[in-house]
Amino acid sequence: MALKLQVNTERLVRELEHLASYSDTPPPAITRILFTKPDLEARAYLKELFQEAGLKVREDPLGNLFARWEGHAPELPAVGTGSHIDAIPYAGMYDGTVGVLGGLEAIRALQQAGFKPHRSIELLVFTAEEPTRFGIGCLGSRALSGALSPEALRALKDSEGNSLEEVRQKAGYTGPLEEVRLPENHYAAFVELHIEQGPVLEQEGVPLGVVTAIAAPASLRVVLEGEGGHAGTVLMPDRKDALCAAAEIILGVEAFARGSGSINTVATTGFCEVHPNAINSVPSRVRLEIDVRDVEQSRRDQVVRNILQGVEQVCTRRNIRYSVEIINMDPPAKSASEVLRALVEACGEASVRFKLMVSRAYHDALFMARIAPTAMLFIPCRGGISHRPDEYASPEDIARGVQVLALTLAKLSQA
Ligand code: HGY
Ligand code: MN
Ligand code: MN
Ligand code: MN
Repeated sequence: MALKLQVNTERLVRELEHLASYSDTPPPAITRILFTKPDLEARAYLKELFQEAGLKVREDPLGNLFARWEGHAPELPAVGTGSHIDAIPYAGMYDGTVGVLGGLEAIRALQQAGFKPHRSIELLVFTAEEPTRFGIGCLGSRALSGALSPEALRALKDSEGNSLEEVRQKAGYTGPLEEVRLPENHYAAFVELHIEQGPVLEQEGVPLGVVTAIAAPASLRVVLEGEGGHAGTVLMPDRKDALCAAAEIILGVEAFARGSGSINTVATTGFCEVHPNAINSVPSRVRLEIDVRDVEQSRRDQVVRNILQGVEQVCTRRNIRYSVEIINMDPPAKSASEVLRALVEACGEASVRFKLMVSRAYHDALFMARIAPTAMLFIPCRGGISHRPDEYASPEDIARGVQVLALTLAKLSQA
């Protein structure tokens, strides 16, 4: 199938830039948190674009958005593609959005080329891939794949105490959460286009990455309770300083990851909330959120065990009360050979060099892999920078990713 595809790069870049204007922080920083005004406005904008492209749009009770291009055989499991549009505070404009608007452009390029899908092709916009608001990443794809039950969803509260239930209903998503989960064979295949969020493709001068596995993420919440008190009058031997205990734990997190024996182990204490957070008051309570990942699940689990032991040792020695909550400890995902094959063939047809590689970031594809044969396609991002306002992907790299995605979707929809 020698499809002559014309990617409308100019329009795509314009759409990415317009989408970036929906943000709670001024450009170039993007902040678009689940069900906030910018998120809802961005969703409305996308629905318009999807309808203009003649796609059938629906949303589920959690706000996952589906835009379907009906094929000859609508009764067959469709081919899915897509990503997310939410953005952590002070992020960039390409993380997730390239997979959503790039997926739309891939469909439009196929329509333009006169291609008719056999299996329907469905573009997904997943709710809350980022953990920012409710503390757990991939909320929408976890729920779709059954990795997060309706009961667990109903138990979620944000840092201001708003429940997911209240927040989603206020946003207009009122259906029963039991309707979100998709059956195993709902999709024949799923492909996610995403920026690499790392430096490898750029460093090696390779234009595309075909992702063979997605690293296994885990996240923990640690609450430390000391005594607090006046910074001038509580003598050092009498102190139970929660922040000093946290400092030892944070350095332990770093040391356990560095000492795991593999460069593939990473661990970060990205969230640290101090109470009362005043210069002349001994910290009485600290909340830490810790992110641990590795392509090898057993090595990741060993680091988590080391961290838990470390918390216990530090708090016993310092007489600090503590609680630890494991938010998630997910297995890695292996890409499906039939989807990898379609991606590799598409790279060949487009005469684009590619590299087989692992994704160290997690993505919605990590959970879609539980219900459908799944793989990912990476494009380079400048300096490997992501989750920062200076995140950047060039129009050429985006267009190349869209072209190969379109060819891959065409192959999979004919399979
Ligand atoms: O953290 C991640 O890996 C993803 O970008 N949310
Ligand atoms: Mn991200
Ligand atoms: Mn992402
Ligand atoms: Mn047909």
